[in-house]
Amino acid sequence: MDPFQTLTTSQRHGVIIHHWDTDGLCSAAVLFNYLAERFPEKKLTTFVPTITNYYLTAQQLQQLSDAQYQFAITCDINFPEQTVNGLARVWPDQTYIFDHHHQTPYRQVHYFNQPHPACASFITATLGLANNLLAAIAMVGDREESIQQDTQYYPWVAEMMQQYNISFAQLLTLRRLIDSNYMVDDYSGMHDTIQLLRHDPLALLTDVKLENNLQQIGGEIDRLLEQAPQALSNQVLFLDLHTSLNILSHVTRNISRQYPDKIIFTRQLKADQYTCYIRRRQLQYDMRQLIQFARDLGLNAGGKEEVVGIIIPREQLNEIFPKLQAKVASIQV
Ligand SMILES: [Mn+2]
Repeated sequence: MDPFQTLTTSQRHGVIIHHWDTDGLCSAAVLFNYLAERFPEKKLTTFVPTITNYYLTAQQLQQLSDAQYQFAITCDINFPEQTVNGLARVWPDQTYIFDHHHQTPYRQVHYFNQPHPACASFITATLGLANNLLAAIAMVGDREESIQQDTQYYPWVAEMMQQYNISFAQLLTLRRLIDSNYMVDDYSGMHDTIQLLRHDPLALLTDVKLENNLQQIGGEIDRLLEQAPQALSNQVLFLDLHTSLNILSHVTRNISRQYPDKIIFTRQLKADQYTCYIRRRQLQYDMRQLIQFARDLGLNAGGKEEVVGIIIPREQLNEIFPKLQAKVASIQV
């Protein structure tokens, strides 16, 4: 099956909307290279949603619509129905979605989604491409060390390590370097990294700018971890983080390691909205209950059993945050 059989020469300018992490950038680079070779006349632009938002705002949809792209491709983001409907309204026959997060299919768009270690490896398989370094970097990006236990797909990674003479540790380093763009909130850096991934991925290993990002991130995480969390109950610790970097999930994970028998609740003001993380390690509490609670309050929320992320628009903070805080503080395991 050819995912792009409905793409014609009259559709000259398209946008690739991608996740901000390593797999998202690698997925965009695989698609970019494929389309550039198959349709050399087409012009492609890349676009990232606001970092931490797994959806497009009404303004962003309008902005994309105003830019007069004739087709849109999304990769590695599990968009909610509202965003998918918005894309399908702007590009009724020319919205292509590639993802590897299991969910029920959307019928109003060209929809390609199957379980795979990474979206870039799924795209590689779906387009009938040969195994490639970008797929390997993306699989290490999403799965880290655990990909080594994957008997079906680790051979793909091992083959690339041999072909390019690189170690698994270097693949992990590439992941940290590529992810550093979103952590320092550098949108044009993500764009530049996609272009490097397309042409010379291993050049990223000696990229001075990305190395500087890692220094900056390390210093900021250390600074934030010096702050003592506040007890909301005997099981829940809260921390309000003041930083311009997108490192809330990493800091929350670090604090959770320090207090494995507590629920860690963190908050950060960023881009006119509050991001909240709630994470646990040893306590047996299914965090997905909080996703439903937040959605019932009208908030965007997502996550899994051990961690959830919730977005609160700034104007709703005074009304909504106390309700969320009371709910988390009341958790008894
Ligand atoms: Mn992914």
